[in-house]
Amino acid sequence: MNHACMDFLDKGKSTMKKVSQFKALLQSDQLEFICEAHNGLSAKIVEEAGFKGIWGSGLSISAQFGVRDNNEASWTQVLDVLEFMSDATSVPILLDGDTGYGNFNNVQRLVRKLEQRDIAAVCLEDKLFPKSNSFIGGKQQPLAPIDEFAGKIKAGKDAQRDDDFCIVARVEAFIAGWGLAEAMRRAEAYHAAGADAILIHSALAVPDEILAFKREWADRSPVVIVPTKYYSTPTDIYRAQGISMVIWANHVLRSAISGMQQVTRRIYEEQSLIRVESDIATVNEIFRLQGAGALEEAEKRYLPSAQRMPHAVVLAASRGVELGELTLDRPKAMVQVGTAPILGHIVAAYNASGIKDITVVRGYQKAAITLPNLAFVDNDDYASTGELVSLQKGLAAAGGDQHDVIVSYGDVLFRKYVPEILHETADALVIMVDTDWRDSANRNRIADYVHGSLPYSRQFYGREAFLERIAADLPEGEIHGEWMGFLKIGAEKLPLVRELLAQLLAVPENRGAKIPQLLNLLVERGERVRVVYTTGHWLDIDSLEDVTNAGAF
Ligand code: SPV
Ligand code: MG
Repeated sequence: MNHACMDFLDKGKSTMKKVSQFKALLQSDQLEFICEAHNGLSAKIVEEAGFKGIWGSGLSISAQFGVRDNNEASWTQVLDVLEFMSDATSVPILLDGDTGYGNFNNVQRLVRKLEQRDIAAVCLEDKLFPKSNSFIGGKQQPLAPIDEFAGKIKAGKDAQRDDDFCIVARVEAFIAGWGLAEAMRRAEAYHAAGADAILIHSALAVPDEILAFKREWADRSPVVIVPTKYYSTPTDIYRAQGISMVIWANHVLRSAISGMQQVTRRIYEEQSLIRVESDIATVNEIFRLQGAGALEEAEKRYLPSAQRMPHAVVLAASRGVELGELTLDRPKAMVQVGTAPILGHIVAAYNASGIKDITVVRGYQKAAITLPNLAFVDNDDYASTGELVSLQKGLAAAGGDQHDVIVSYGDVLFRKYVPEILHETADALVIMVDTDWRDSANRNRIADYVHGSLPYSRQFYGREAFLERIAADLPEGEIHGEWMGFLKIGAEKLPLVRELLAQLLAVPENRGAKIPQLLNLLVERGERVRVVYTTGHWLDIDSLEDVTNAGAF
């Protein structure tokens, strides 16, 4: 991976190595807190909440697999989960490494694998493999021989490659029903073996055992606690007693369990989603947590824009009074032509060219636009505004600046090759122009005529033409063709077009303006608007006669 790419992926994250971050937390003179996570998503949630470290809880990781906290999940399965957790976050992870999954030799291999996955530290407990959770029959749990466990700690410390990797030795003497003296003996031995901290665990509802230990232990090394059972103890007590780190060990998993149980029960009972929707995270929140935004950014950088299909914006807000009774209860775009409404044909042509993201700007009789798989945005001022207002709304709704946008009208029929040509033409601003313009001029219809830098001619084959002027009243001698109503705006030009639209529409007289005004403004600003000449293969519906003829189109 090159550095530019690394920088991009790690943007905004701490530059301090995770091992060093954790060591600093452990040795800080403040009381520090880390919180449990059990997969990539929960790890991210813990980091976003503000925690400077994560507890890779054995209980939670086994539970999310649906198995017991008895080493039923293999250590490599745990490692795979940790890798997702580590990749998803920038704060250090302290793995609950149970007993080390074997003897000193397994601990050494574990430490190396953890370092390879950027896990900052491991906590090893002095029970026997396969262990069971400290809160299940704790008193019956056999402890490891002191010297054997001290050997594991030493082996782990000898195996680590980075000096800052930490090993926390967890003393289970209180859990197993032994007293303070045994706890102290063990802590001493593990400390002597090189442990970076002691985790002193207790299953009592009061903090008496851990406080007694802390008093006796004093400041020989940092002390870590897990107040799951003595949860009602005020946190200031730990602070006052000089505890180094508190682990909130299972609360993310437990909140997830409650949430999942409540919601699934309700959905089952109510056979409906209506009442739960507002109580649960949105789908967009899932995308955000997954980092979908960063992928979109990366696509902009790395994916050739030609591989991203354009989005289409169809302007269909106007009534089309010229069609008389046909548009009494529906906009022109919904007038039936042959087997489908005009908009249905438009959607089919876009779909045939591979374009599926289509935003329709509605206005007049908007409820009548009922076709599926479309996004809608409304220009409710359609009666007093023009195309540019609709375009502005359409571009805002088409979202993002990652895709080119093809703008067309809700009353223009076309074949799929029109969007195909627009997509394949590399220029960032492109219009389609019909060289067979005399035909429509003869029909006495209003058309937008185009004067290009070159007319269409075989003699200019291979040379590109650019827009110089577009107007309905262009002198006949200057006309090179008729604009077909298609405009491609490349992704890189969308911000400019949005800005120009905002400027234009800030002037009240422009509220009724049409797209040609925008095109001329672009040309005036020195933008190159590519003209692609073609002949026929489109039809705009301007009269009842067009509706009839269009059936054969
Ligand atoms: C864990 O979170 O897996 C722990 C802490 O080891 S406890 O469940 O309290 O033993
Ligand atoms: Mg555990």
